[in-house]
Amino acid sequence: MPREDVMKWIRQQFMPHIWCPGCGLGIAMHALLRALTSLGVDPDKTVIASGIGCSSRMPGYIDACTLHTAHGRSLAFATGVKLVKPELTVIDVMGDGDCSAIGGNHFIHACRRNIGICAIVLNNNIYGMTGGQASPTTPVGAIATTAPYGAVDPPFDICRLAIGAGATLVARSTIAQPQLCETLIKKGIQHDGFSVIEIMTHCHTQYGRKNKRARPFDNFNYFKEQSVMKAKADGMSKEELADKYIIGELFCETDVEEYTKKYDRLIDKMVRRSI
Ligand SMILES: Cc1ncc(C[n+]2csc(CCOP(=O)(O)OP(=O)(O)O)c2C)c(N)n1
Ligand code: SF4
Repeated sequence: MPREDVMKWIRQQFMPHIWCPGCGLGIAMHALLRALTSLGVDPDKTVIASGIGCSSRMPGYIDACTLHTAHGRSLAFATGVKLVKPELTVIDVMGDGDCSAIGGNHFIHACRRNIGICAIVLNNNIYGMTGGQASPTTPVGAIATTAPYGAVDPPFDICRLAIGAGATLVARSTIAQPQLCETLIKKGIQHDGFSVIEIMTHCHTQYGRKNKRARPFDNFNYFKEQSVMKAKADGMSKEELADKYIIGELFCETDVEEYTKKYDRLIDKMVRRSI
């Protein structure tokens, strides 16, 4: 893919970005830009919403129709946009805190509605932007500023949460598999329903340095070693899969009607009834 085609999506006027050197968010953003480029979507018909956080700065750097909303509320904005203009491509970028803590309720309800939005969850296991507080995905025993002796609460598995709540395409990758990130984001954008693409990334600044992964590369190697493709994982025991990230497409259902289509049918019916 020609570099210039990908670069066209970047708002150069907002460079340099705010991310720490080596942050995994750059790899995730590049995968998103390659996905948009290869799908050939029109930037004027592509809406990318986000909440607040390091990960949520991403849409601001992308030259599409972007919405930087309130912490945890981006899915509410994205839902409004999709309902009013179902023909638009709507993507929502969230951090793990954004998605599963303050925005947890929006997330489960967007899943159950099966609205045509591609939710990209950038999971770095921590609140990066605000100084490394524990999030609902911080692993048990990991050190955070609000868990100096190690986190106690069992973490959410974002993908299992999404499947349980009704999302119809759920997939995971890590920043150590950038090509897979791109493939899954493309699938998510093309899916006619609510898709959740979780990308495991790192915050070496706030999480890594307290948890023996201080250098960006330590995190890249960690994700590479800990990732197992779904097909291989299916033949492994629970013990073998402990602490592993199952990656690839985890769940897909295509026979559930997308939310705005259901709404359109209802509107047609009510209009016919009133004539
Ligand atoms: C209503 C509200 N509560 C709290 C905050 C402070 N805040 C900003 S970003 C953030 C956490 C971000 O963590 P996450 O969503 O995981 O994204 P990351 O920075 O790790 O990418 C918090 C608590 C806020 N901006 N608004
Ligand atoms: S604080 Fe963490 S998540 Fe935020 S830019 Fe730095 S490394 Fe990335």
